[in-house]
Amino acid sequence: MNTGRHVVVVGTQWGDEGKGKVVDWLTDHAQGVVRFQGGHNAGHTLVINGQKTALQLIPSGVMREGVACYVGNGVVVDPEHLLGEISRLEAAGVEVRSRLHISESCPVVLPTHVALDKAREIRRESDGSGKIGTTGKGIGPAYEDKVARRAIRLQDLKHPQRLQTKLAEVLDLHNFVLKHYLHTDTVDAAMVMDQLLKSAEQVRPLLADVGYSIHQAHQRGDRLLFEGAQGSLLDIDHGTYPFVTSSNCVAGTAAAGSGIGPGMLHYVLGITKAYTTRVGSGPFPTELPTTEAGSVGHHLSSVGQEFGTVTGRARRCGWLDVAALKRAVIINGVSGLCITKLDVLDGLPTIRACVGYTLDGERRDVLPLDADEIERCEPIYEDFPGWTQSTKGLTTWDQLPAQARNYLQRVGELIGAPIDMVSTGPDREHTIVLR
Ligand code: 2SA
Ligand code: MG
Repeated sequence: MNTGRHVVVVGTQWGDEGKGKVVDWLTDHAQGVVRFQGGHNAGHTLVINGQKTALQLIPSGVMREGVACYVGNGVVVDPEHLLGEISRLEAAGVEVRSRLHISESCPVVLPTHVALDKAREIRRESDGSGKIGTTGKGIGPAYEDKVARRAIRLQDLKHPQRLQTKLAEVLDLHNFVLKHYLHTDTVDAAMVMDQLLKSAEQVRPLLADVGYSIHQAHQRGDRLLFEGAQGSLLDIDHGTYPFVTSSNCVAGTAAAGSGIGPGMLHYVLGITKAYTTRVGSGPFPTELPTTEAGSVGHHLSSVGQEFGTVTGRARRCGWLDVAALKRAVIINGVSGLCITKLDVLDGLPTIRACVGYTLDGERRDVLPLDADEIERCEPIYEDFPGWTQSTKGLTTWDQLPAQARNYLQRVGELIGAPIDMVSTGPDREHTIVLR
């Protein structure tokens, strides 16, 4: 693909746009892949030679031999999970440790973060404020500690004494909150300490000054891919707050979250599913009911196999929302789009795209910022004739049915960004490149 040297890949919707596949495909021309935000709440599914691999914390580039994998300072790391993911990959014959460079500045996700995450969700549900629908991996509480300047960082694992002092204080606070505010079980501090000291031995050799390593890779002439997790509408600042994740998921974070400058980001590829899905709570203007057999929502959910990679939760499904995508294009500075899962629309007689909303009697062209307003948005649709042929696995633009080309062309115009790539199936080869 004809992009600049370093490419940022971000989701333009609520996550699960198929970023993992696209990053893996682009890795053919890259020497390094960088994760810069999120944690093991991400679930990137890759299908290589028909075999499925789900990655959460480790960059998708790991499936390509010889490609360096960097985990930047913006990522929160659960050491236990990390080691488990490495073991699973190694068991499948993938060499990981020699290629994995993890920033020593990454905040650590602790078992108490998981307990806090889960207990808060239960409380939000019972007090009527409404649960977020988090992945329950402790991601939000871990970022809270980072911002509150009390996080354990991976670099603390190099200093057992310092680690013990800091950890004792943090666990004390967490257990106080669990017991007295959330009225739930506390977590055994000695057990957490032991576990962390044990995983420290295996994690230490992977730690690096990732910003500097990336800078050196850049100077060597390496091509780098920055792999976003979740999606723009889950961004802590720009998403449908408070129904968001706790990190910035937008392209600009690729710089701050990995320790390099924004001038090094040459091209932003926005990944967009040909329809919309969302997992967890929060407003979703184009949502369709998914339970009724024969309905469009059911079609999207079942044909698209829309279930969470991490939690197995059924994803909510609906039509493409162009007005929301316009917002995503602006906040990411999208250079080009990759439309994924086009084949899931095969066979639908009519395909709809939301081109704006009616909000309290007024027309809106772009997704509002206030979640309550989004909740009241009535979508305005443009309809397109569907196609009956299968687009699965097609590799050139000309092979696509005329109706599919028409739909894609119009959607690109409406969103305001060129479509540079189309994905027609989960395999590496199921890809159309337009640029
Ligand atoms: P959290 O756990 O604090 O980040 O949850 C906050 C919100 O962010 C959403 N979120 C996600 N949405 C889609 N995909 C995600 N990753 C997994 C996947 C999810 C899964 O790729 O399939 O397996 O369920 C992801 N991670 C966080 C979450 O649903 C909340 O709305
Ligand atoms: Mg996912």
